[in-house]
Amino acid sequence: MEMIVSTRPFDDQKPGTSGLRKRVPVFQQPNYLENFVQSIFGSLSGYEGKMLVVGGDGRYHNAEAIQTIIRMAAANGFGRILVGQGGLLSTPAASCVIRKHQAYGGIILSASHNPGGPDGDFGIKYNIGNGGPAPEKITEAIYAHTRTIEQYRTLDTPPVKLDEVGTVEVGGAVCEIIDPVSDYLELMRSLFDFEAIRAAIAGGLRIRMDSMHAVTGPYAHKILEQELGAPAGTVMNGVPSPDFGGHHPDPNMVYAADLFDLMMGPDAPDLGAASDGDGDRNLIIGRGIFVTPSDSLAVLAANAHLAPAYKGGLKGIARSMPTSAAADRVAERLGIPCYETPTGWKFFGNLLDADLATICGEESAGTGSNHVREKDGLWAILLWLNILAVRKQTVQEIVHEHWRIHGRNYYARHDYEEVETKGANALMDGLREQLPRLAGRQFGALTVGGADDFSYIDPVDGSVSTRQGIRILFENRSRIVFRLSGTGTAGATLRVYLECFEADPAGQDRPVAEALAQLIEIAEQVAGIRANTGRDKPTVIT
Ligand code: G16
Repeated sequence: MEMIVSTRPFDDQKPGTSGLRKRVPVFQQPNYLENFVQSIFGSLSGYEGKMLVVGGDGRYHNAEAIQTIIRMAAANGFGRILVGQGGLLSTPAASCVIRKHQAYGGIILSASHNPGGPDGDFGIKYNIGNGGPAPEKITEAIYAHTRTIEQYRTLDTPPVKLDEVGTVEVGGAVCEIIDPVSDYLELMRSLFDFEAIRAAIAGGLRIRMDSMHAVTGPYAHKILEQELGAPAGTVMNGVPSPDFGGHHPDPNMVYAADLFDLMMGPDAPDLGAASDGDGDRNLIIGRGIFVTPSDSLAVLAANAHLAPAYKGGLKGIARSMPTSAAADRVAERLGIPCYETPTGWKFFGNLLDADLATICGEESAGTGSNHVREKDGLWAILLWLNILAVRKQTVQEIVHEHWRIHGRNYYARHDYEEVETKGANALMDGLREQLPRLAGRQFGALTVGGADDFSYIDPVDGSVSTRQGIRILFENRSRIVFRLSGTGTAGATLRVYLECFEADPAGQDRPVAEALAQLIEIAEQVAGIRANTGRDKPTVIT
């Protein structure tokens, strides 16, 4: 039976960099999720009778939330609801399913790399019909709706059993439970040379994939072990769990430390890889070498033509502003444009739809292409495997050669997590206030060439996004960027991105911290990080 339930607005439902992310108990408040879901539907039109895709990364509260969304989607008039079996769909697989089945849109439940469990994080975001995250125009409309909502529509029906593939009726809608892996696997087969990868693995190429107890477990088992013939045990932590085994499913050197140690040790396989909670991020480590996400983007772009899907070349590359300029060097050499967008995968959607860019990437461990409209962890790992299979060199050889040709962008990101919002805002305000005086200022041997608060005009629809991060650009191509994260759920997280460029191969083998030492000092000097955050060192360096 259909029900209209009265409700009152919550004042904290503004979507961040990627949807609404909060602690689980916040989402467990009566009507909290319902308000947001109704606000999504309320800011859309013309979906009656159409298809909605729903899935999540399996984290705590996923199962309950999916039932709520199925009932509300049916009550609001969707005709068909596609749900991943067990409520699971990795974020890139959800994007793939939306596109393949020409759905009206989709709802993805994930807080990405944030920890899960009863006191962990939960999240929800809406993706549009191109399979990508809703652009700001829609997220702003959703937020406006949450401020005035008075009622939502739902059904009084029992939960749908999600553990078996099949079809059930829910109110006037059909709910179809689909295998979460098969559409995605088919897409991957069409992009990469699976035969070449299979042959390389049979010939001794060794991989280790850490799924971090998160959603890519079933995908990685199926693709790497069953399809490509990697031995059982290749995928570690491959069973998704609601609290990610008590770990932080963030694929970086800190949280994937076991993998990192293995890759630096005597028995390292050829490629070490990891992905995050919802499978859109990736970590790439070669034997004895960590590949920064910015370098990985550049190497993938430079070698993409070795995979069947990209053999005709790339139309363009896009990177988020804080991502290093390594990809720019590749674009320059290939004679194609490189777009610089604000942080947030949603900004790549228009460039991909308009065929201006083919490959996109971010310093936050995201890489992807025009095959879907989300970043895609396993895609990046498969492209690396395809390249290794064709080039028959080690990761280290490939990266070092890349630096020799393009120069090396030394890069690090310093995160100050969960600092007080007041101090973080004061730091950013202080920087903004200094902006007009920074150009021309001298710091030791370094001269500031320019400084700004990054803003972006979308080349496709002309929409403008302002206040996207403070950039201090030095004349020698060094750069410091300051921004506040838009994905945290407690306090504020300050991110300081540091980068310098080394063209001379003789100078490309220094420890990163040493190469960036002067910039780290300048960052402190300009921003007063210690005074504003009360911290004398970052929480995480990636
Ligand atoms: C999301 C966005 C990414 C962004 C990242 C970090 O990724 O989709 O575009 O780079 O957050 O954002 P912030 O620096 O604001 O925390 P994910 O993997 O968390 O969905």
